[in-house]
Amino acid sequence: MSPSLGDMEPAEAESVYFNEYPPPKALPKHEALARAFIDLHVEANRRVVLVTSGGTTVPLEAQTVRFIDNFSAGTRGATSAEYFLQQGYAVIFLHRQYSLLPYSRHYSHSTNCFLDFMDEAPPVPGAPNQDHGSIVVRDEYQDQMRDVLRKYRYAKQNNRLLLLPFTTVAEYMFELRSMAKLMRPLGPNALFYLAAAVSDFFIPRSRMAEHKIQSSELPPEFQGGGAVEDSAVGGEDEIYTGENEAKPASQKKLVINLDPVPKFLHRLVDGWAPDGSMVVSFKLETDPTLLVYKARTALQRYSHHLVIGNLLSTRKWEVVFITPDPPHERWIRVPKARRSKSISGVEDQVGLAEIKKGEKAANSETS
Ligand code: PAZ
Repeated sequence: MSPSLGDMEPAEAESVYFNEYPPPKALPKHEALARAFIDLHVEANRRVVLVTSGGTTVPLEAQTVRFIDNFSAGTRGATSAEYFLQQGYAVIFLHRQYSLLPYSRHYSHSTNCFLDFMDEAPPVPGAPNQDHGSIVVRDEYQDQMRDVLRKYRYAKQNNRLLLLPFTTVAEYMFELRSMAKLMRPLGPNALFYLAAAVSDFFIPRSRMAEHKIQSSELPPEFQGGGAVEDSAVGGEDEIYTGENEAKPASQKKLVINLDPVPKFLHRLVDGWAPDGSMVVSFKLETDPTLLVYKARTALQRYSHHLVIGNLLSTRKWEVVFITPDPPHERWIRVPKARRSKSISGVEDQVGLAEIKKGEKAANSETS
């Protein structure tokens, strides 16, 4: 049995992991875009933040029909990116494809369909077409949409926002490594804000079935269609055996054997990222008794600058900052009155500005 990546030194795990996967097809294009973007902002002596956002997938098959996913919609990342832009940063937004994006998030995944924000105006008297009017934004959304539109336009026209999508955990790793290395000329003007929910377990390429995993036994001439010998899918109750075929449907099981995803935060901090840059990571837990412990352990293990801890159930209005320097642990809560709804009806999140605004009030409200 080959040694697990988790048992290797970080540099060795990096070389084994990145040799196992072909780089994502879009990587050369993303690198070219990022290089031009970074050059522009190095020239302007502007700070650049890499915001990672949304969840990574873990494919079960190389020709992927099924995959493991997680809950993250990208609210934290997209919201924080807006606040970074407001603070004058240029933002590389490395996000899960089709997750929330800065600015459009106010409308794209809302409980309203985007068409609900629109209306047809009456035809303009004297205009040639009297059978229809222009499509306009409904009166009640005008002010907020104008504000969002102006900020979006500003970011776009001034080249402040670069959107780069990923889907799988391997794509995420390749993109993160490349972006961090490309950001080296920024030195201390580089910030890493790692809010993506990155899968902790995956199926290594060497053990992944090539084709769609079958739920019923195939005749012998079709067997072995890309499923490798030391497969990640199988076990005593594996679905490929004739024995399984004979079982009632309720007992046919798919047993999946996942490996831990190597923790590359070490490599980011010690190798890929520019000297003097700042690295902020997030830690999500569901058990409140574990959160601070796990966040502290991450900070000690990777020796970066800040871990922001959050609980699944309260993440939209409460985070804890774990820092190497005193006070070491600081809770930031958006006071109840500020837990506003955005125009779309989607609740906003603790983002940079909210943190700033909420800090004063929250600290006086809480112990
Ligand atoms: O995408 P979202 O806003 O619903 O969730 C944000 C979050 C909880 C994924 C993020 O704040 C976070 O904690 N990211 C790191 C998750 C982890 O790997 O522990």
